[in-house]
Amino acid sequence: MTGQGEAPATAGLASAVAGGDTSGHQLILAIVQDEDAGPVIEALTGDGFRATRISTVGGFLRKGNATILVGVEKERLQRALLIVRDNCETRTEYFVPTAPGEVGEPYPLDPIQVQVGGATIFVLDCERFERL
Ligand code: 2BA
Repeated sequence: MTGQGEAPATAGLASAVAGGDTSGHQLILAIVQDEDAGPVIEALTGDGFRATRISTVGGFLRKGNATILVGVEKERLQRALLIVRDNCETRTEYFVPTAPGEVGEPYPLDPIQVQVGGATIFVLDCERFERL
């Protein structure tokens, strides 16, 4: 049996969930270099976007980078991507691979030059978006 006090809470949750259906949204997942993350976030928020920065680490260089999540309406997707692009630079980094040494200690090989960025971007269709 449902108590009198429960009905409004349940109804409220149901309406919030129903109201959260925004199939017109997409999620940008942009992996950027640490140096570019601040300017990207500032430019996005300055243009009315909401964004989240997560500290991440690249699998190859094992160097800190940033993953920026931006939930956007489809009509604003291109604008957000342009902002990310405009605020990310390509940089040259050096990676020093190692080889196993005869007595166990690994020794460094010649550095490898790699071009990092501007940004690695994934755009995902957003099944549901809610702000409760
Ligand atoms: P990292 O994995 O640290 O890679 C840094 C840079 O090293 C890459 O730059 C690329 O130029 C080079 N690199 C990566 N893997 C390599 C490999 N197996 N052999 C030779 N060179 C390699 P970006 O391509 O601009 O990537 C920057 C960062 O974006 C990556 O940092 C990683 O955190 C992320 N990322 C790139 N592609 C990704 C993917 N398909 N899925 C998930 N994350 C990705």
